[in-house]
Amino acid sequence: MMEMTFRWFGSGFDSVSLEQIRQIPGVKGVITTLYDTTPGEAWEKDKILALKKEVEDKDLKIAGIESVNVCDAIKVAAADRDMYIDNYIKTLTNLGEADIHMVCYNFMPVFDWTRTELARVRKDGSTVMAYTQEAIDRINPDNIFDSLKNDTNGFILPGWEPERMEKVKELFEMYKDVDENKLFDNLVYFLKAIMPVCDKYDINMAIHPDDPAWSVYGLSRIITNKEQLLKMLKAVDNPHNGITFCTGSYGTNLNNDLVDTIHALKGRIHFAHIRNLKFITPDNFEESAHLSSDGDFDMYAIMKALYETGFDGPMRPDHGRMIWGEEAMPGYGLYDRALGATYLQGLWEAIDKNARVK
Ligand code: DNO
Repeated sequence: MMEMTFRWFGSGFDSVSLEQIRQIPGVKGVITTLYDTTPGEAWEKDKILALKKEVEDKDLKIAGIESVNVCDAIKVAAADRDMYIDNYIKTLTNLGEADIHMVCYNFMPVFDWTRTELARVRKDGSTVMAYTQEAIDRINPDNIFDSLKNDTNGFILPGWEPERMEKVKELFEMYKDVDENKLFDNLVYFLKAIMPVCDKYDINMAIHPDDPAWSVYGLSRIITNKEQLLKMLKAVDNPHNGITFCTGSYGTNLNNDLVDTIHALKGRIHFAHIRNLKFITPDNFEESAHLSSDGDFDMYAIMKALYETGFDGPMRPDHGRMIWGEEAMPGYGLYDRALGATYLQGLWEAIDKNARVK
């Protein structure tokens, strides 16, 4: 049975509270993280246990971690990468001992997900995040953070921490010789090293796709489509090496057939991020409400494919619109994601009941 969850960044980092999440019908688990850790550091067991207690005291559970970020030294295979991999293993050990069994991460160079607008105003007055290739081509990568920072509503965006963005030039320098083959090899090296601890504690690793699913500013992108995913799953053929199926990321490339990709990944999808996109042109899109009718994806077909492939991991509504005057981290307000959570559960119930009748 799929488990509906909600992303929560932690007290002090999120405008949404656990009490509010608890009242969203059907949501029993949160996807959270230690937001104030730095990629590369080993997470302390006490901090993990304190987070777990805080969540459980509100009658929720931790359904998984998003993210334990992989530091640049591992991604570029720097001389000290083994030390950082040891730290990652330590973190996984501490998570496993705290009975946490799903970890989302990404292997994107320099930037995590990239949008060019955080608050595009739609006709109904809601605002959404948006991307246009034309804007990317116009903005100097050194300045992209500055171009967005006034629209964050005062929140730190995941993957766009100011201290990281301050050294964006250095980061580009680090990745300059890391082509796609090298990046892929570095991912495989990392995965092979962590599989034993994942086996020991039954931890499902769920790589998040590159968003958008193509190269931005010439940086290598390796988790972009079905072929790349199958290559990666085969390179480390262990069921704990799996995928975060993020419709809004794979879906940025209209050549990606989401339903077909879900079927091809059967059994290896450990986490699902479900949201919809509305395309103005193939390289100008905005994030829409979750409903099929508000965007370009067939959400029913996506949910059905997950159902038919036996998906039984955590799922979360992904980025929502900002509505009803809410002020929250772009994409991560309470209201539209709560609407998304109930809509997605409605689809699932209908698919499930229909499958049982026959
Ligand atoms: C954006 C998120 C990503 C995701 C990471 C996973 O809103 O989906 O930041 O959490 O890429 O490591």
